[in-house]
Amino acid sequence: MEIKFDTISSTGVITLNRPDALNALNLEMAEQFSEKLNEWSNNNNIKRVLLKGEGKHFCAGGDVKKIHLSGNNSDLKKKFFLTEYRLNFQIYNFPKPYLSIWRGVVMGGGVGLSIYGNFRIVTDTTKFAMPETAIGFFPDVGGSYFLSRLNNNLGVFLGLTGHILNASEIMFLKLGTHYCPENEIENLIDEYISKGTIKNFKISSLNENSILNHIELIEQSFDSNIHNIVQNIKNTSLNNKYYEIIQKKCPMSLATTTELIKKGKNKNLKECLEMEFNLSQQMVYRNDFSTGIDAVLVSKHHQPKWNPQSIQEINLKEVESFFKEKKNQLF
Ligand code: QUE
Repeated sequence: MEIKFDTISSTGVITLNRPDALNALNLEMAEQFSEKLNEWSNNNNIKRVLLKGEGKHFCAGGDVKKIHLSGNNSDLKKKFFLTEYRLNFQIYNFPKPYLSIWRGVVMGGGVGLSIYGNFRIVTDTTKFAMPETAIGFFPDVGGSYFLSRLNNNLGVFLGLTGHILNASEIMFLKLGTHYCPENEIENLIDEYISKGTIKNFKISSLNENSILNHIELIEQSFDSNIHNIVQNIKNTSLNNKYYEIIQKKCPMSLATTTELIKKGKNKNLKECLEMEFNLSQQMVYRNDFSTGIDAVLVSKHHQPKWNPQSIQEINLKEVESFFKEKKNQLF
């Protein structure tokens, strides 16, 4: 069983159970997840939900390796994202308390399974990121909604760089709702399951080397379009690190991500997911998607050859055209 459902006291417990694949979400898991939430929302014996990952990690994202290997002739490239984004919206509308245990890796699709719930428990091992520009994709599962609502252009920064946030950074940005030390997590789970209460612990302040201490640099730099952003980074002290990081990412992913987050600001979650579904159906059939996943997850050579190869070659009119074509209906 790749996903487990248990009822303990009045709590519905969901366990993502692919620990050898960082609990990456596949179509079958998403379908069962959705079906069970539907059932639990109508079941008066279920008072609340808890979501966790088996093993050391919460969830690395969607099973993009399988989606890539399925090729362009299978319908998985459409069906997976349709099912996943509908599930994200179902979680947003779920009528009972919904809590996720953010142990270890919380990335991409894993964020989408948890960020719309009521409670997210951050612990010492939590690693939060939206890393999709590394694989020729973009920060989806409502990234245009929740990243665009972070202050100081931080969402653009996180979406473009795939920067990994640690526990104190996640709490500082209020992406998590509670911090709990690793050795207290089992107690917190037991208490939530049996009583519905959540212990809170004090989190240490930002580390002095945290990028969040340079928020004004981020605000100034990660503004406007991708061409300006790259110039801005070059002209600041962010240059020594983030310029190099961005140069390794997929140029078309960087350009679509920047525009996506801008557009998401004025949209509600449903509209954001619709925009993303439409964009997903443009991006997953591009060579960059196969190239990126192969480089990171299959061959693992980590030297993807993107097309276009450089950010300078990106035509913003072409980027805009990706948002115009609306042939895919999510809801
Ligand atoms: C960027 C990503 C993902 C990634 C690596 C990146 C991603 C994702 C996975 C992943 C990891 C382990 C698995 C798996 C997928 O890795 O979204 O199936 O077993 O899901 O650099 O966006």
